[in-house]
Amino acid sequence: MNMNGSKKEMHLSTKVIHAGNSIDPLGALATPIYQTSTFVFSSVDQGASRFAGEEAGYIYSRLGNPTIDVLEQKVATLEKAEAGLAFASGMAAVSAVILGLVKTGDHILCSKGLYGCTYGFFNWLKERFGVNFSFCEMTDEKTVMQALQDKTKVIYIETPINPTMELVDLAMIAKIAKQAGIKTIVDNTFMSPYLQRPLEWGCDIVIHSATKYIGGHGDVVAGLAVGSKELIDEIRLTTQKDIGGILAPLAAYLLIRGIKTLSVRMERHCENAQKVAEFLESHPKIAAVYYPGLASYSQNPLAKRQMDGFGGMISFCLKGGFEAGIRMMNHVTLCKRAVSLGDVESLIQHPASMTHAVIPREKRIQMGISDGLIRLSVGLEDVGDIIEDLEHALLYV
Ligand code: 4LM
Repeated sequence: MNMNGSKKEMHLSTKVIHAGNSIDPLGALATPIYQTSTFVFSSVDQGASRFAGEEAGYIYSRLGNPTIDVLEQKVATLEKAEAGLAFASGMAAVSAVILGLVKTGDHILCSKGLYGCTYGFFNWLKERFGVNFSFCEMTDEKTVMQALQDKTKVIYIETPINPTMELVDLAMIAKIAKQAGIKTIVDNTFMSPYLQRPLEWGCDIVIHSATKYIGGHGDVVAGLAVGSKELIDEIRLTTQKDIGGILAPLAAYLLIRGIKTLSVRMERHCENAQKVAEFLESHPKIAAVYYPGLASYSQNPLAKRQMDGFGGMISFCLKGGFEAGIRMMNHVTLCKRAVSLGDVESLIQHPASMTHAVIPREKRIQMGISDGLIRLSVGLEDVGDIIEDLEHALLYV
């Protein structure tokens, strides 16, 4: 049965608005912010049975909160997952999920590239706790199978990979992981559930830096993880509860509000990014553009298969290399020089010295992050204005 009582599945643009919303006893349309750390028990017996898990109900906001419940349910529904879990940041989600699944001696097989701090976390895990990791260019089944080790516990991927925009075939990875009896974790930050739902392809856990498209307005830092109830409950009761990187109720409210416009925002991000990518590709001072929606993009067929749109992220290099790129970036005015992505404002940044600076240069180059690579998160401004800003900045190169 669906939200309106019919059996027909509702469209995602309806679900972003209605999914997970609970009926407020006082009739509030917007989700109330339960700004409370703790919840009062009617008796000692009630407190004891809640702690024992014999009675449903709230105890303490690190263990559950009604505003956060709405957010978790909403994102789980959008990703077609049984359960969701909200965290204080994307990195809190990444670390809690990984720490909940691996132990010393285990191995994590990663996509060819990863967000800088995810790399930093995996490196720290290796040095301090003996959890190994390696990278693999996941081009075909044979290459991935050969990269698996006896101790591989998890395949961890980004697709598109931040910031190179290379894609990984989700169905292929999920099939290999199932055969090997291991879990697939996908960081879906660049796509949002509106454009890509990895669980539909057989992956096990999806992670988001909700700071990005899910929030969409550059005013919240947050993370999310969704998956089967069994896996998510395990993380909820271990690494989330005991390490404690939970989300605040006010931040959950802002995300619920942001998600309500996810479908219209993502449509416009895709529309704008396609036009900006085509402009950049045709510009004489640009050497290469990486955007899955370009017909010239080598993985365009895979993008069409597993994504419902090509997203708002573009990477590119100038013919004049690093120096030219920096000059161009210093002359934009509408686009803001800032890390992060998925906001209404267009954001431009330099991965080698910013988001991926923590990765040693040699490794960064292997990942495809050259010194001259520039990343643009195309915002929701009028696309003509964005293109004019880029065109003007390119005059200085
Ligand atoms: C950035 N990214 O790229 P929190 N996963 C992916 C990400 O891009 C990020 C995180 C996780 C950027 C931040 C400065 C694919 C972050 C981590 O920042 O902890 O919410 O997410 O510009």
